[in-house]
Amino acid sequence: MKVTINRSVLELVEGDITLQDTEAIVNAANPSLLGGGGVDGAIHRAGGPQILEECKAIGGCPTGEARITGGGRLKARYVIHAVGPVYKDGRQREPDLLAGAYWSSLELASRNKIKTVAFPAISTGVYGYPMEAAAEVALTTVRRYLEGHSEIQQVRFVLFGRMSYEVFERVLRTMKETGPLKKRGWT
Ligand code: AR6
Repeated sequence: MKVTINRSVLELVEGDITLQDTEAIVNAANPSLLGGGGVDGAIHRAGGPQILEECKAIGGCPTGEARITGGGRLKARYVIHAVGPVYKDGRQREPDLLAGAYWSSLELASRNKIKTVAFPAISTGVYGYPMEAAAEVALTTVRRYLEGHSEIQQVRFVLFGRMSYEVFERVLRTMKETGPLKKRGWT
């Protein structure tokens, strides 16, 4: 599924983030930036040791923020390491922190003149964020950013498995077809 927001394209695909040919891919990292399982493990395996070396030099990242490294052997030239929250009960600022992880990633992309970015569904694996609630935060945050920043030409969500894709698609369709968003010039 694809929508146009302002002059940018927001796209949902089912697939593997490590294979994307966008200028940057986003990693679902942890505050140490020293690697882990899930998307993080897959990106470091596919990209090689250079990425970890750069992460070590950065020295960590607070939850709700992001840091940038090169892409090592990946097709993507950059990896943006975003740290989402561990989900507890939804009352520990999880939505704010998750929005912060997306927003900071996009700010880093703008600052580095990156025009195309691929995101995984941050926090929805090991960190336990419910998929639908996470999709609402992710899509709302990216929509808000793109409304004010047409220098980012394309944002692609790369969802792992049919279930995640379908949840994101349902949330995006609802955002597009209902409420005030209808008036914002989405096509
Ligand atoms: N491409 C796209 N999405 C993927 C891929 C892939 N190759 N592999 C998994 N997913 P997770 P988190 C999906 O656990 O919840 C690490 O250990 C997965 O199905 O990677 O933010 C870090 O070091 C899920 O929907 O990230 C942290 O300690 C989503 O990506 C911790 O996990 C995110 O799952 C971060 O946990």
